[in-house]
Amino acid sequence: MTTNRTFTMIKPDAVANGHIGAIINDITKAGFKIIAMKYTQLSPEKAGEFYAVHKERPFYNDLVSFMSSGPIVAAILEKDNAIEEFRKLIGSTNPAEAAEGTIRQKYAKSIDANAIHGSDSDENAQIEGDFFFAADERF
Ligand code: DGI
Repeated sequence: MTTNRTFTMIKPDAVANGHIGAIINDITKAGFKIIAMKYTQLSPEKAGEFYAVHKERPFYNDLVSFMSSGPIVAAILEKDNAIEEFRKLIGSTNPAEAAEGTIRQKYAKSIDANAIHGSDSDENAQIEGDFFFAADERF
């Protein structure tokens, strides 16, 4: 089932570098509606749980410590074809390979501190949104 929703996090590097406002502006200008939004910080345990699918990857420990290193902005977004459209808006995982004008090209410095997360499937968008938001926090 396609839900037309995706889940995102503005990561600690982009928050620390003062890009929250610019990134939310890019997201809404691209036609995404904000369904839920939260400014919070992940504990190392929570970050480990969120990225459990990457447990066996060599960068897992670095990823978990980076994602728990400072506050993030988590959000559920809605648009037709949300998953694909949002991945297009944020660009490649490695900002050096991200297309001109994408969020990662503009605001990310490295593959590990790459400014923003976007779900890669409807199923993961559902799981990730549920990780952060209760039913009464969605509008
Ligand atoms: O869906 P993406 O965020 O674009 O990429 P992913 O699901 O393959 O990886 C999740 C995050 O893990 C990614 O945003 C940054 C980090 N990551 C991915 N590949 C590498 C990496 N971090 C390091 N240090 N090295 C990598 O090769």
